[in-house]
Amino acid sequence: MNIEKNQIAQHNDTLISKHQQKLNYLKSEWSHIDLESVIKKLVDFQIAIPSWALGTGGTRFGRFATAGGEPTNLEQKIEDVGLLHALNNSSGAISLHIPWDIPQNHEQIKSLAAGYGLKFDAVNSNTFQDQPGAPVSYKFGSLQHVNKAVRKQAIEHNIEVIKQGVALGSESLTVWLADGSCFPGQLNFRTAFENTLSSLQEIYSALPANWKMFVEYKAFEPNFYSTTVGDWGQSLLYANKLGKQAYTLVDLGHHLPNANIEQIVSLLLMEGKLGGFHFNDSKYGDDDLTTGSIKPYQLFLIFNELVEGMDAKGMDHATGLGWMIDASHNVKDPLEDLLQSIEAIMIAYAQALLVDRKALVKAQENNDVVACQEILQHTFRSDLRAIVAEARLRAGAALAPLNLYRDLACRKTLITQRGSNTVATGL
Ligand code: AOS
Ligand code: ZN
Ligand code: ZN
Ligand code: ZN
Repeated sequence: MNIEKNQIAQHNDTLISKHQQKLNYLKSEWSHIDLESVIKKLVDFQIAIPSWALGTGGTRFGRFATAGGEPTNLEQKIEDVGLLHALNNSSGAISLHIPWDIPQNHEQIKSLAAGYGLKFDAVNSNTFQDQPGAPVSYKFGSLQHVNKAVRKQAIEHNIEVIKQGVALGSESLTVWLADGSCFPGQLNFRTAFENTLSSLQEIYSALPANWKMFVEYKAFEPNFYSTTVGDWGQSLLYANKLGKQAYTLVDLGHHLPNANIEQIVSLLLMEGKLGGFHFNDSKYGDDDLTTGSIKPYQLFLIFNELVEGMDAKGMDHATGLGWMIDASHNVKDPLEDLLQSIEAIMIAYAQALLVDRKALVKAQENNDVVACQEILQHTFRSDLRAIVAEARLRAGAALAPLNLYRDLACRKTLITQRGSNTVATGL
């Protein structure tokens, strides 16, 4: 389903006067800030949508395909991301997962995506499931495996994923490994690390010169005793040993409870080793809930470090890091959920852009702890939604994307087009 320009224009017309009121208020409230440059940054900021988040997710207890009309092939996934991008102009990329997505005709897929203004972000490999007909099993790991034949199969798969990505114009590979162990004694940690490193080295040497490799870490699950890329320290070890093109990827849900993710982000960025994000939110572990639904203050604090650190290094916010969502759950229309996640990310980014950096530095130098907190919470507690909406308006997108999605009954149209009993591929 496509959204026409005039549908967006009509929708914006009904909301414009209220919007102008709110925006004017913000302009007077923040008159000491160059809001134009903030809006420009918001227009440029794009967040990649993972192909696996477009269908209703599941748990190991079952899957309720409540939404219907879910995409069943890559073309339809691209169409769905195109729909999101038309609504908010902030989701101009898709992140594929091989082999859940198998591009057949790359040129056709590329031009389909380009038609929606979409790029291909990081490609994701999968060595956490056995594929039908695979000669060897990943039951006891992939790149870490004690058996060389298993490592070889996993390496070759990753190289194949790079090739697929090259054909689509992707420029990064995300490697997330389920490798680890469930019981003490099951693994020799050092051997597992060394096997993983040498496997990653082989994959790394197949990277084109303009590519990045993202090494994603995760504290636990599916392995519950040890994970071979278990935290940012281990990921950073691999990334440093691999070389300039390797970076750490931070998935917000992959930490032990109460981890100070903003500090991790700040130091990785300082080291030039922060590659990008998988945004989501969680209460307990890798819940993969809607970004900003549980801990919006943490999300803001992360963006606060990002803006400060990227500016210190003179990095371009939009292109300096890989911005991706990684979400999967059971109870929402996945497209509505993604609109909510993107809105939360844009708000946190806007809040971080408005932090009074000079005043903060001064307060830090004076150890004025109260002022430090006031400065951060002043922007966090300000309602900046009209600034984010203004960025959308200027880019030809909708003032209120979720409302327009509902007003146009997009899900109903998708069900009419694709049927109600669709099951998207993926987790
Ligand atoms: C798994 O927990 C990770 O978050 C990965 O990013 C994974 O590849 C992704 O969820 C797709 O399965
Ligand atoms: Zn992830
Ligand atoms: Zn996650
Ligand atoms: Zn995860």
